[in-house]
Amino acid sequence: MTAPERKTITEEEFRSRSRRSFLNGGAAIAAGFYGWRWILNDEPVDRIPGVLRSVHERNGEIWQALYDPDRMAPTFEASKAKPLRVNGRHGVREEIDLPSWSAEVVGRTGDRIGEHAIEEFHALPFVEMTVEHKCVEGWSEVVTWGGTPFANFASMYSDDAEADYVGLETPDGDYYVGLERDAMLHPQTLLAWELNGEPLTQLHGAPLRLVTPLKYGIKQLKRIGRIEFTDDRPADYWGERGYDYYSGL
Ligand SMILES: Nc1nc2c(c(=O)[nH]1)N[C@H]1C(S)=C(S)[C@@H](COP(=O)(O)O)O[C@H]1N2
Ligand SMILES: [Mo]
Repeated sequence: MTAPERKTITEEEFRSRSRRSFLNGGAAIAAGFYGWRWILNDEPVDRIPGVLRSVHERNGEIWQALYDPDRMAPTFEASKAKPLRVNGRHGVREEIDLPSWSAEVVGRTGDRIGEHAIEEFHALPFVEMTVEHKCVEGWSEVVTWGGTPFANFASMYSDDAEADYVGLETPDGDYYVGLERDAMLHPQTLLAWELNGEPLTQLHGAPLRLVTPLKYGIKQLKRIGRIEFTDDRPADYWGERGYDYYSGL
């Protein structure tokens, strides 16, 4: 139980704060995140049981209809974190020169609207969360991720960030995912650069990867090279190969 001074914040107050936090910017999001951590420790949020992997897109529509923007993935004590295996090497097989890496940002019009070195991400508010990483292959592991909520980054692009989707790609374009705006702006959706307190290794997605514990691992793209705000549903590597596009938990 950390931050006992937050005990005065009711869940309802936090929720309205959470909805506003995107507009209010990074500090509010970080505060909201820790508020949630406290709430979760106090009263665990149920996981929907019996989630089965499915190759049917229809399943994704059902999950999307059930989506509650206030729902949080369960969090764990940091001491519960375990090493994570490397799984999925599309777009990360070859080592890259980390110091020369940058992420390109593409806006709603399809134009390049920004480019950011890793230091710019590191300058955003840092949070850690210990959550269960779940792979559609049927395994999971509790791990601690460190990084910044994507919403903090998106607040630099407030007009474009209203787009319906965000598409992410590796620098070589070999792996790509698309996520709905609500999922991207969820407080547990991080641009992460640490795993279990250490800088990410290249095979885990250095220098920057996506983490979003209310979706399966297939959506959690390692080694981000391009971030696109778009109203057209982005291409999705495993979506094109028969997996549920939404891939929610
Ligand atoms: N670039 C890239 N990101 C990826 C994948 C991949 O093949 N390439 N696989 C995904 C899958 S299926 C999982 S389970 C997680 C695994 O992350 P890890 O290797 O850090 O355990 O990465 C996801 N992100
Ligand atoms: Mo996976």
